[in-house]
Amino acid sequence: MRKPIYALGGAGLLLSVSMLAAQAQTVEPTTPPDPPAFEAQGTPNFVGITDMFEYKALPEYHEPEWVTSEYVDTGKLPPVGERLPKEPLVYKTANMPDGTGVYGDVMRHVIGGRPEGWNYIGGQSQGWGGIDIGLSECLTRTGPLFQVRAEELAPLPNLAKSWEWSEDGHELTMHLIEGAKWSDGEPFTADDVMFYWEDNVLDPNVAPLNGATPESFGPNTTLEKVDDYTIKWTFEAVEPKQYLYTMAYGTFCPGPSHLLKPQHPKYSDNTYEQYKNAFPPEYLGIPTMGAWVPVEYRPDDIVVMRRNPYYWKVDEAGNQLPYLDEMHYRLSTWADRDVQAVAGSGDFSNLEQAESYVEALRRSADEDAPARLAFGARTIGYTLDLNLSANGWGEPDERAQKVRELNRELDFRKAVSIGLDRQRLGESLVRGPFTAIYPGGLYAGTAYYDKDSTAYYAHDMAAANALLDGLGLEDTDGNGIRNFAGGGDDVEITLLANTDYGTETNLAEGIIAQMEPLGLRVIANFQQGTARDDMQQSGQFDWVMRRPGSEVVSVVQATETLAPTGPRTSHFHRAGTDGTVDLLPFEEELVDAVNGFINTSDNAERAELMKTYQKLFTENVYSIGLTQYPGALIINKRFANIPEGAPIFMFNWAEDNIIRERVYVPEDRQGNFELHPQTLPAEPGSSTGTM
Ligand code: BQZ
Repeated sequence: MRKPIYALGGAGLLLSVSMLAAQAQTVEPTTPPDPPAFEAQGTPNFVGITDMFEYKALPEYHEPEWVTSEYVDTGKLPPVGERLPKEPLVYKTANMPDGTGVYGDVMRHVIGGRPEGWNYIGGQSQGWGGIDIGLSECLTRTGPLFQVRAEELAPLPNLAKSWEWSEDGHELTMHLIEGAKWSDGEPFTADDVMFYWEDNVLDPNVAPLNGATPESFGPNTTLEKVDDYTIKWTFEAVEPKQYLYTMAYGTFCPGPSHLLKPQHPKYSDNTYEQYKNAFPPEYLGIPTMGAWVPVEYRPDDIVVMRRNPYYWKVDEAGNQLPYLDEMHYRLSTWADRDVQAVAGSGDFSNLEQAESYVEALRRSADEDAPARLAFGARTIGYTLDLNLSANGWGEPDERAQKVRELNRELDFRKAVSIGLDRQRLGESLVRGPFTAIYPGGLYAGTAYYDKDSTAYYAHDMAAANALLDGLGLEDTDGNGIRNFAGGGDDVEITLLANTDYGTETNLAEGIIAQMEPLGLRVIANFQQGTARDDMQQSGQFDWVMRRPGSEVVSVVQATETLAPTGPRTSHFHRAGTDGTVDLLPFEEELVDAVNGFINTSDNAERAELMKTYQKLFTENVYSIGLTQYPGALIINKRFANIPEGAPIFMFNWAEDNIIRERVYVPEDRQGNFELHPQTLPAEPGSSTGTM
């Protein structure tokens, strides 16, 4: 590293020439380079919401014959008509790519996560990969919206089947599906909704999985029970329709209060930790509103689920869904998920790790390959988040506090950004037209993205070094590592990353290597998935790798996480020990833009607000975008009713997007993969799992 030359200043301050040069160093942004052309394979058949389903009573209902003969006729189960709600959700045949299905078979998922337990609203992960999505039905639904016409775009009804706004627009009355039951036959009512809201979301000692907080639903928002099937929201804003998206997966999915409430510290002697862990993975038959119920769990091996006999959705012929009788979740790795899907020993994968693309493409190109693979748009990527809290979030030690203060310096974020060679980072994952340079903010190619509002600081090592010089980060002890200003310790920065994904650790290692020539020592803090998530959510990181969520793809989903609109909504800047978020000036403007977007439904105004957001975000290098690339959906060819053009990720993951409850396997293609054929889940907590 080049040694500075010193000159004397008026008050005896020592200023290095390079500092002077650096102060003069301005790094001008350009617009980002265009991504390499990459056509998504498969275009959705765009429809209106009412083309997909409706709620209505049908003249007759049906179920698998063995359910009738083994369970209803033997008195173990009431007839299907009594198990269904007054007006089930009825999927319309015209919207089903292959029409009315047949019962039977299993979808064999492979996942990289591990179930912590079944208390989703208490904050436990079920291992991801479609388990929690399948178990957690929510007030509204958004995954399938990828196929809805833009002009009709709005959250789909789900557990809330209809709603209306009050005259003044501050109250939203929602009507829940009436007469629906949990998988153990207990009624689903507004009490389940109120327990989730009052004793989980509003309880500061509980952090529901996927991060719902009171602020996620707007400042001072209230929710009350009107009657067993009616709830009423009250908002400060007028008709903030935006929050209907927040009432979908992952932030408003009520749990079975008849089982959870007795375990909650407010109603028992349990501690909050005991409440969170009250239903470990070994506990079988956890009640769900979802299509399948856990009946077997073998640690580090498999979770098996069987059809929910009380599932509240049917097809137009009155056949109770799901069509698939069983679900498997083999507990392995995310990379193995791709391998098994293209090999045909697994049935489903979100191909999202770029390193596996070439091999997956080669294997699935074969005429008789067991699975079909279809790439979607570039909705997967990575960003490098810098912890911007300088007021105690995550209880930083002295070194970490200094790093936080550096992170809050624009010149420091710029230096790190232009010190990175994004082209090389992308190519280190996979060659070809997949990866694109991602400056940060909204993803290119998405509805609200505007290229001219996107500032991109091109790779420039010299300018990066000059910026760091300008910040007084001199290598005062000559060991090649810059020191904190005023001759402090070496600048050492920890980088938190998730070891469940090779892509993530590969990119992190690339960053560590590319920061070295800048004299920044970045130290890997590689953690397994849930540990990484816990550390990120509690602020225990200097820098963290992150896969941006739906907020940068759809913008309308998880919008509140685009900026610190509340003390716990941002991914990398949350409230410190005094409960406040120490916002930087441009962050206040970001919060205003996001709140403006949430509180208006005027599309032109929304587009302008997102241009403002993107400009502020990228000019201030709010988070350091790295690379953006397409994912591919891999599904075994024996499955029918897979919607055309289903992306692996947009409003939600493909496990929601493809509407698994109406996926089926034609009789003549059904495999013999069921582990518990012709059985139903036993009562909650049973030792056998099936009855
Ligand atoms: C998809 C998804 C379904 C979570 C998870 C996992 C967690 C994060 C993220 C993805 C996995 C799969 O993603 O990678 O393809 O199946 O589960 O839920 O990364 O660690 O916390 O946000 O969705």
